[in-house]
Amino acid sequence: MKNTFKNEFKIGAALNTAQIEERDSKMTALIMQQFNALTPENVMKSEVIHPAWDTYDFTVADKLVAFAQKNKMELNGHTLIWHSQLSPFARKINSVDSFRTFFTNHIKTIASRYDGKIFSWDVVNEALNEDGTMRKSVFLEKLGEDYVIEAFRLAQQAAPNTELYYNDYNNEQPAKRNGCIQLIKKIQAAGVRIDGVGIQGHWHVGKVPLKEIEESIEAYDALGLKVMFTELDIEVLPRNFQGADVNQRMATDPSLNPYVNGIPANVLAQQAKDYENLFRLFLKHKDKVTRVTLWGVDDGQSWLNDWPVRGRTNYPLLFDRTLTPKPAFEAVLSLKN
Ligand code: 9MR
Repeated sequence: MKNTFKNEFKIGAALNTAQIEERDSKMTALIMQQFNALTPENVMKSEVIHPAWDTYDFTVADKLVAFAQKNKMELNGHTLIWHSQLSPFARKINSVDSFRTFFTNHIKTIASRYDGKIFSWDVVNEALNEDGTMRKSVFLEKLGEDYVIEAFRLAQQAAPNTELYYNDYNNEQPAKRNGCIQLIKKIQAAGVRIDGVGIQGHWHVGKVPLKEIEESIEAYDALGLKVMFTELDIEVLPRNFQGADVNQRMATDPSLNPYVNGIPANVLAQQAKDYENLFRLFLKHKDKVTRVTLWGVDDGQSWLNDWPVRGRTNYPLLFDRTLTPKPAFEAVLSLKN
């Protein structure tokens, strides 16, 4: 993948702790062969990296930074400010002043540690509702709407040599996209640097919104920003809503888990078509799209095996559970052959 698209955009994967620690040599070899960009799936999130007021745990994050540097891969830090997977202590801070101190220290400490060592940060993740208004997160409640501008301002000071991005899901959908555009314009109007916008790209087989995605690439580019697809996967199992709000869940039911013993060829073929159409669009806009990151390496690793229903067998990525390339992988590569 990385060689095939080397003149167009970086190809990334999200890595979990086992992958960062190189516990499986076959997995490590596949990561090195296919990808030139990495994102930590969890280890730079607040609850892991900042477990208590003055305690930081950089153990696994530092290993990832070293792994990326050694292999000359572009590392995207994920993520400085997100309402989910926030350290429990931070939720319990009552006073606005103390919360602001937490917010400032968190960004300064982490962003400055990795300045110049990582390529980019998802400075703020998922600050918007589906209708484009601001999500009522603890950050909004305590700090008011300008917390997003403040987060970028602090990141800019602490990490002058790192690109700064806003990241969200469904921000290709018109209402949320408009909210995203307004948010970006506010950051720019405040004279604060923002370099790019991440469209996560958690989509469903047969329903990839190509038209909205293309309109969004063009709209974000018109603001002078780089566009990246940051958490791409195309799931195949039934569910009754769109997006990736981790608070939304569905009850367990065998009818919702139809492919435990294998997935029909026609579903894999549809998924291959979807990935192919998406990458064709990315290639058309290669002057605007700088990175495409898959949210994991193989189907066995995917968060979609446990969300929105626990314990399912999902097939959203380009490699299967034995690390064998799927039809979708071949379809994507065939675009350049
Ligand atoms: O893949 C991540 C999974 O391991 C975690 O349990 C989950 C918890 O919130 O977060 C997943 O990653 C999310 C990402 O950080 C932000 N966008 C949505 C992703 C899928 O939930």
